[in-house]
Amino acid sequence: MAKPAIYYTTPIYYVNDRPHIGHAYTSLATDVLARFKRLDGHEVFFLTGTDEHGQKVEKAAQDAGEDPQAFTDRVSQAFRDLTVTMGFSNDDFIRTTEPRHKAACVALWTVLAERGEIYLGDYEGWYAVRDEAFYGPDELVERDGVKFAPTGAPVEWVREPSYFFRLGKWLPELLRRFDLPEGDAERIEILPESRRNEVRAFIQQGLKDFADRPEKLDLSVSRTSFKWGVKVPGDEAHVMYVWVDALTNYITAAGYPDTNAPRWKFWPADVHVVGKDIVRFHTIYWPALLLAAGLPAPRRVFAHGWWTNEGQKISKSLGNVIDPVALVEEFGLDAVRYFLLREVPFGQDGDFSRKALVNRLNGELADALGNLANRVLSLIQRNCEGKLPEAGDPAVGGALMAGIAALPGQVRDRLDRQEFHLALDVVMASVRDANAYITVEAPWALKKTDPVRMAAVLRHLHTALRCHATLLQPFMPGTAGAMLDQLAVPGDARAMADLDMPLPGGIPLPPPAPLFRKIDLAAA
Ligand code: ME8
Repeated sequence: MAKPAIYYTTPIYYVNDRPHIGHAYTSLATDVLARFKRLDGHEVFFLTGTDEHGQKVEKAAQDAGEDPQAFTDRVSQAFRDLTVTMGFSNDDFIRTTEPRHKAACVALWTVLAERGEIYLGDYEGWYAVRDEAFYGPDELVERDGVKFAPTGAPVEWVREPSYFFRLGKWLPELLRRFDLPEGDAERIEILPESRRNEVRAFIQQGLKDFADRPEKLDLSVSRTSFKWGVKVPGDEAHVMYVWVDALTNYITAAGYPDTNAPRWKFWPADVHVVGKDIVRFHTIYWPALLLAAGLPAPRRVFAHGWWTNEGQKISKSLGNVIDPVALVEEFGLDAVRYFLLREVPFGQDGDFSRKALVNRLNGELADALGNLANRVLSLIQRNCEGKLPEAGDPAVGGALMAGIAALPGQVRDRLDRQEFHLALDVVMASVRDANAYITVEAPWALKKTDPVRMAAVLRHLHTALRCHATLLQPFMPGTAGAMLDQLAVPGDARAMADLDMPLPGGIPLPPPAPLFRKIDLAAA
């Protein structure tokens, strides 16, 4: 039976800034999920792209002295280039300025209007241009008589005609869906659990505060104060609120409004991977808009944590923005990919430090995995005429091979929960087991005393390494691929299912070469 089709997304990034490590991180995590599911036999659609409308972008273009379209073309390209530099396997790259996207926004709006989910009213309130968000009076911070948003952004009092979406009416339904049990098709899952609790509490508070004025919970979804956006159908003085425009990208790419499009089978998204800053947009506005339009809501939103740089908040003004391209040039792509997902539990905040990076790479990749591979492959070269030994006595493999048999399932379970660090943890624990095994068995000493056992030990270690390399492919496609080359695993035998099919004994192995270089911390 065919495995279910899977849809993963990253946020679409604003083009008012150059890509940095935070953007690379979200997309990297999503890339690993996509690559893993493809290896596991699923058809996957992996989407990323850029968010190009709104007042912030209009202003950034103005500041750069450029026409907004020329400006967005240029900055969007930097994000597209990043997908290549980072080795992302995205199946599409969406830009919100594309005609297909504008058509999807107009179609969604039209459905919502027809269903009576959108109405015209007046909006007034404290608005922060920088955040593209309104804030309640009790959220503001006052300094020297000037009001600021909790994010530190300046706010101004704005009153304008606006269309509203009947968000309030959908909130109880969202709560119901958050609480459905695992496996229920209507469930909307928010991970990690702490974020789910936060979102629930936020909705509950809103429902309580506005129990007698539920319209206060409705969402202003159009603006007349700027032009750079998708025009509201039938009332062109308004452009759509940038978040309605932005969120719609996820269905645009799946073919909306053509629900007969080949890609529509991927909807609803299996996981929207986002940073914790935008969790409310994805868990409240977005599912409510979809339900109101009669469309299925996403199955899961995972909100990861925030990177700091050597203990400091990453910001342009501090001048400590980490450029992923420079990092890749210095340490190599796979090293950076490994470190980012290994170092910090996905969902928690993390600190980027060069020392931590070098320690991880040296300790786990160069010393543990690299040395193991090199020792095993060199011994096979020297002691087995460079040919893969026949499968030997299973008893000789013992606990190591029992662990290897369980490993793919353990990695799958962890990745199904977006626990990247734990997935790598189990692989590395198995690498350590293999290192302990080779020390105990000392196959170099068996050559004279028990060559049959030596061959069996090396064959078991080869099988273990094949499993490790196969499972590491999503994280380190280049290096894991090179390792599989050295193990003589054919290109068409590198999927999860292939792990059940042993390679024939006697095939020649190419001469081994080092897979990882050790980095000198002082020089780094
Ligand atoms: O919010 N650590 O775009 P954006 C970790 N266009 N992740 C970080 C990070 C950091 N220090 N900084 C940024 C937008 N990110 C909207 C999204 S989606 C329909 C519209 C990542 O360019 C993280 O994923 O501000 C965060 O959610 C995203 O970049 C914000 O990107």
